[in-house]
Amino acid sequence: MTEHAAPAGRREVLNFINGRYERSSEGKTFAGVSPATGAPIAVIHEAGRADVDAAVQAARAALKGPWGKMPVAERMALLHKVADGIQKRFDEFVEAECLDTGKPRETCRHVDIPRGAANFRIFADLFKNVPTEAFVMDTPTGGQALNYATRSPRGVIAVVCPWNLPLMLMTWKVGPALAAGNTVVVKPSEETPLTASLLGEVMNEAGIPPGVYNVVNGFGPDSAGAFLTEHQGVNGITFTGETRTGEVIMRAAAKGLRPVSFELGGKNPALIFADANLDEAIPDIIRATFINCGQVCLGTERIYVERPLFDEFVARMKAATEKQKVGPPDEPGVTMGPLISLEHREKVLSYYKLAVEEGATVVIGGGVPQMPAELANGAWVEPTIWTGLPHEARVNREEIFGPCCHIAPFDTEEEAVRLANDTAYGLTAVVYTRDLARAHRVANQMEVGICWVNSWFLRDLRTPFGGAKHSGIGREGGIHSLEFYTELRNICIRY
Ligand code: NAD
Ligand code: 6OD
Repeated sequence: MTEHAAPAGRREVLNFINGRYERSSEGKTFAGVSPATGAPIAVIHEAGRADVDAAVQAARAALKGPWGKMPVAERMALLHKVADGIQKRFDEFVEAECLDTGKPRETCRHVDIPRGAANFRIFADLFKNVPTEAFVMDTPTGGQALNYATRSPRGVIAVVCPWNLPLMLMTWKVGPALAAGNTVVVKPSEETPLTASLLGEVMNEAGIPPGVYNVVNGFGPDSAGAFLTEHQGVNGITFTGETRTGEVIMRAAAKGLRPVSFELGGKNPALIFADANLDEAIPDIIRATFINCGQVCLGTERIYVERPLFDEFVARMKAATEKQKVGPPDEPGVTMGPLISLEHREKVLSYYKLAVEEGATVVIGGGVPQMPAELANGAWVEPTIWTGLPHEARVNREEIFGPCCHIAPFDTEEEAVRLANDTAYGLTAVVYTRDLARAHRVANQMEVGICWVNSWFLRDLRTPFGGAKHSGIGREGGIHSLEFYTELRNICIRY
């Protein structure tokens, strides 16, 4: 597409480089589309190699400039101002996120945007007070020496983001990166660039020096994503997205031996033991399956229920699913928005078809809901539950990333653990039981980065977060984020 100004009613989304909004230097733009209506909502400027290079150079210069020289307390105070700025412009962020993703306004108000602000505050506060390790050693020639470790920022960090929780997952990386003294070049998802762009204004208003926070828009291959991750001025790449994309980015990172931090896909299990409190478990599992239209990497697509409870559990899940209301962000009572795009809906619907071909019983859903004419071009899909599939079915093994789950019975604790772990992924697991010993025993055997017991998505941002197996590399969260965002140096001084 050639360059043009945004038609009336559509936003024009520019790249944000060195504290200024910049048009695509190649004059390339692409359309942003509402997932709820299919209507064009934005004209987005695609960053070419030269734009990405300008962003990386700006980030490098800022490292050496005021940001690199700034006292730590001042840097952390500025990050609090960024969080304040998000709070001050809360409604604008909500508006932008709803427009880009189509998700219910209440979800944006209670999850996405508050976490966007919290992601700056928590790391600004935590990193101010991190102790360092020190060892006194005997030297071979007599006498002693003191070892102590210091940390330096890693440098310019490329932050490559997905579309499901755009501001929240982007700031989850930008917050710790900046708190540790790095500078960043962000590549938001091509589907959801609005809040990353708006954050540029907040950065300027807060007084963050130019070049510290940069945003380049575009796609992955042969576009801004690839140009950024291949750029040798980038010192580390933090990526959230699909496992397959992670493999491609890891190949790019190999050139120049740049470290990566990856949060990838999942096929997360929930284990419901016969002693579970279903009044608590059902609402949690409904949320874990359907919130954000099932587009949450931590969500549950495989549910295993101890046989005596199986029929009741399925019946209660079905009844609770009947109460889900699918609709646009502002409609009262809506619990589920659309999928992110018609393309993603094709993928989800192909699994709905496959489930039937693989022999599933469709407990509820399985298709596309009837929507009013003005929403007919949106990416709507029904919340769906299946039973009766063999464990080996593709629907039980591949990440669908839609509002759906399969429920299967189990007979013993050993079987439950085996079924839960028999997957290539290892992001989260959920265990429901009132037996404390079993809770510890089972949780400790889960091959995952995060196991919730009698809860789901309870997040303390000080804790380690990430995935095992194909679900990620490394841990972020709390002081664990320092592992990736800083370089450790040991200093050894002979007395
Ligand atoms: P995606 O991998 O398609 O895209 C993510 C980002 O990578 C986008 O910005 C995209 O433009 C970019 N990209 C794509 N190809 C690239 C390339 N070759 N080089 C550089 N950049 C490239 O993922 P998505 O569809 O946006 O998000 C959904 C996926 O993300 C799901 O698999 C989900 O499980 C996963 N996810 C994981 C977590 C987690 O914390 N583990 C969180 C959210 C989403
Ligand atoms: O809560 C978080 O910090 C986090 N990274 C959540 C990821 C959700 C994935 O969709």
